[in-house]
Amino acid sequence: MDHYETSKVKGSNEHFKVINYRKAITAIRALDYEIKSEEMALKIPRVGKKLAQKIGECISFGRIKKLDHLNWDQEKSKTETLFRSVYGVGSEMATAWYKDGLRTLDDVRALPNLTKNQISGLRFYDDLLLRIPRSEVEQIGKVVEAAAHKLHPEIQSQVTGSYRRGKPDCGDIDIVVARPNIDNGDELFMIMDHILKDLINQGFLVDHLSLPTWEDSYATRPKHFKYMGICKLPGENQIHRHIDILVVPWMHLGAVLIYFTGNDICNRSMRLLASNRGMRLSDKGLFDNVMRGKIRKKVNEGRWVAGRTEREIFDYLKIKYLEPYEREC
Ligand code: DCP
Ligand code: CA
Repeated sequence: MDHYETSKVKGSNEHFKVINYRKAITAIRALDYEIKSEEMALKIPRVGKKLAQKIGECISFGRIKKLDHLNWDQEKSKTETLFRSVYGVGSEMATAWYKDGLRTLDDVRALPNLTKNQISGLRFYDDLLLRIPRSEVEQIGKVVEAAAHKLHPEIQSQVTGSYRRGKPDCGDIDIVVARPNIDNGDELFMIMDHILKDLINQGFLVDHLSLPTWEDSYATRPKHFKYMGICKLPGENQIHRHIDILVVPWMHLGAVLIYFTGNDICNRSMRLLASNRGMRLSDKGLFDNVMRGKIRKKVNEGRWVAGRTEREIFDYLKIKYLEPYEREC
């Protein structure tokens, strides 16, 4: 997957291979037994014939011959994977740094033109690599919920992402906040602003990767606000964690929950399904009567038909409701 990741171009064969490898890796991670043969590998969902052969090869010879023929540069691939593991660093940047002769994170740290996010990513690098146990995600969720309730008891705050899908540990914390019947940007921005100020005062939010800023146009329209930052629970020996907080319009809450609960592959499938039915699914809702031209490019936005609740969207798409823990595609 790393090989295809470094050589992919959006929409290319390699791009889809990365997606297929990811699906297979997720399926393999979920196993509670060791794969001992190609035949066993083939029985795993998402593992096709070719991949099963490669797994078989790994089991028998400890390596994959195809990588030798591809002139796979292991050092390049490993180094770029290391660079991509820094928050704020994408494939292109990683490749460019490797080309420039950078090999270690200290080489990267010495660069004069790092972005603010890359600096934060490097500062908290060791902490951010660590998975977050469910129990800690829960505690962090409660801190945010308490700040929301302090502002108004009616405000809802939910932890989504892999936590909501029931995973035993998570890469980061994704929190969605909404207030019943409130859709306009003005009020939502105020909610975000109050919650953030409270959490900063508490010393819970320690660094910001992305802060929403005020614009006049918020008054009249539903608007989504996203905060990204670094948080830490109070007390000794706590680890810095990456947290995303979203404040969203009540009318879009279902669509937002679907999107941020994921997983990403499940989102892709639902969007494709909507598109096959002449609809469009986004984090704002489900839209009907969407006209599409060549290569599925949409001609109009369509008419918003559902989005308040997740069930409403599943119903409108005429698919069986999937519980969050079933959305592991
Ligand atoms: N998402 C998506 N496509 C992306 C990124 C994210 O559809 N390219 C959606 C689905 C994810 C959700 O947003 O489940 C949250 O994104 P995360 O990257 O936080 O993923 P998870 O919470 O699923 O996993 P992790 O435990 O690694 O945080
Ligand atoms: Ca997450």
